[in-house]
Amino acid sequence: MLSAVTVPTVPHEGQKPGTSGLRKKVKVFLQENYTENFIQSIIDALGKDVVGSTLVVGGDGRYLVKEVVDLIIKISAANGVSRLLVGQNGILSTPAVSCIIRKYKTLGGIVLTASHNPGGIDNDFGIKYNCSNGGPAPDQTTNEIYKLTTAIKEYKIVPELKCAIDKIGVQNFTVEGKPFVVEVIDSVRDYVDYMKEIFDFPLIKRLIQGSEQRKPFNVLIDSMNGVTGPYVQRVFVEELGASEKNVRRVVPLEDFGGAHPDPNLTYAADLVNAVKSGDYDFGAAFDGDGDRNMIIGRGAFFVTPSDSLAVLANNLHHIPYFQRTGVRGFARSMPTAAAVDRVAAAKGQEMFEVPTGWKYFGNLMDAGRLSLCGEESFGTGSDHVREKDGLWAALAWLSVLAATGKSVEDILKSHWAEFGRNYFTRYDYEECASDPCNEMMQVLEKRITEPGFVGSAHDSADKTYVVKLADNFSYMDPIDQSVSMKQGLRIIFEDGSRIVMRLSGTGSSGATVRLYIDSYEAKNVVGDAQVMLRPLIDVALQLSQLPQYTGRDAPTVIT
Ligand code: VG1
Ligand code: CO
Repeated sequence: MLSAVTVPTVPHEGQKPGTSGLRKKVKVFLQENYTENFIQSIIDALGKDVVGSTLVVGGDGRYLVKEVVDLIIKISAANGVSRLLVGQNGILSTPAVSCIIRKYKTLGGIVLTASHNPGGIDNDFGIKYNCSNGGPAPDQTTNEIYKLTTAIKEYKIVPELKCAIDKIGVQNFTVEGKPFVVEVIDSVRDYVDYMKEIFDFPLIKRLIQGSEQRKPFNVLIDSMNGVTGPYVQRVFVEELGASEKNVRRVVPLEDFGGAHPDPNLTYAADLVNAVKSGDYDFGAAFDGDGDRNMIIGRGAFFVTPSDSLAVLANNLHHIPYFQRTGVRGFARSMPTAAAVDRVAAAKGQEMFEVPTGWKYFGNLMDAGRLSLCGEESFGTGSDHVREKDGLWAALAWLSVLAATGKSVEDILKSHWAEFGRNYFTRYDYEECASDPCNEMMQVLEKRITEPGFVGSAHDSADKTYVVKLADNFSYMDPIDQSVSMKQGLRIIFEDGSRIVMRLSGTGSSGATVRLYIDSYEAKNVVGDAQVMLRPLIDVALQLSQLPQYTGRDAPTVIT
């Protein structure tokens, strides 16, 4: 029989979860009792439900995942959890955790990831709690976890418990006279089974392999050495008949091979170049934990995430899952361009605008009012799970391509011809000094909320923009009426163009400023976004004085 011990501890500062969990440098997590404190606080926040419960545990394969899985096993055992479902070797993508929580109706799950942030001893780690609906814990829960971290005095652990997580199977223990079970599960099986229910795999297989009517549709799928590697291998190579040449970087690495596992034009430039110079019809990349996606077409034709959402919204009827469930509402995060709003209006669907972060979609989905949603940050997903889902998005696109027989570029061009186009760009200024950025945001907020700002005119190039509305976005959840304040500064102009600015809540050090610009054109739809939006970018830089505050004359990443 194993026994639990109680270890005295003292609080660590700064354990406040951000947009999606607690994310810090690995070395911060390695401080004495830092990780133990946070895990104990998650468990304490669950209250008495924890006794006898089942939790799912897994992560994106980055440095420290295995060690922290081991800690979670030992601390859960000591706190009365009955059973853990652990991905083999600690590997579970973020959407797979969501799928498994829902399928096995567990109390929740713990996801070990810093998503798109680099991994390795000198880089980032993260811990996130997901609730019984499979979604990231809402603000209320994360605030409670944070409060507990500030007052923690002890944690409970079973130090002698030895559990191998490299072999699939059930391991039984007796802890303090009670049974405790760890079930090491296949990392991909449940998720892949689910994808086969959602999509028409034979249809996508015919697309990829070609048929008498059509030559093979050549795809290039890039896992960026993140967690999606084994999922991509199983789905694309084993199920859909793609060859090894159609997939790349499918082995999860603790440091992602030194790369930044963020699927955008900057960090996935490799994929973009390969698709541009090769004979490919379609390219997709996913982030470290598998919830983000980037979609490109032949010649590396780039689909902005805001457009991707709108195109999928307009084409859901090609996907078996939606043929069965019907479509009930769309949503996007506030900074996401409003292309999907036009589809919602055309289809008579309810449309919601929520703050940044997937946790804000969960209630609407649970209430049956939301089928498809997305964020401009390369997040797309549906109510099949409660996380955004990179692989799902790629399969959704392939379903639409197979059903319509069009190219990615043709789909976009006909979409714009029908609905007009929301030009969109995001500028990221990563790892700036925090204090000046905070000051910049305060000064800008004051300026845009002063009397007289609404109605003021701003000139740039040959354009004049007149302010229609300016605020710090706040949101009331229509289901539980909870209010989230200060979710980003937005300036909306008379012609519908927008400037949005916020500080990132996922960085592990310093401040990352995000500047989002969008503008709608009904007719002029095939221009270059950077050229079209330049005048508005200049207005934003001038109003915010961003170059002066950050000392940067160019962003780190342009999307
Ligand atoms: C970023 C994105 C946000 C996304 C979040 C988590 O947050 O902007 O849209 O939901 O990352 O994505 P922030 O606060 O840094 O802007 V992931 O792939 O880290 O789970
Ligand atoms: Co992610």
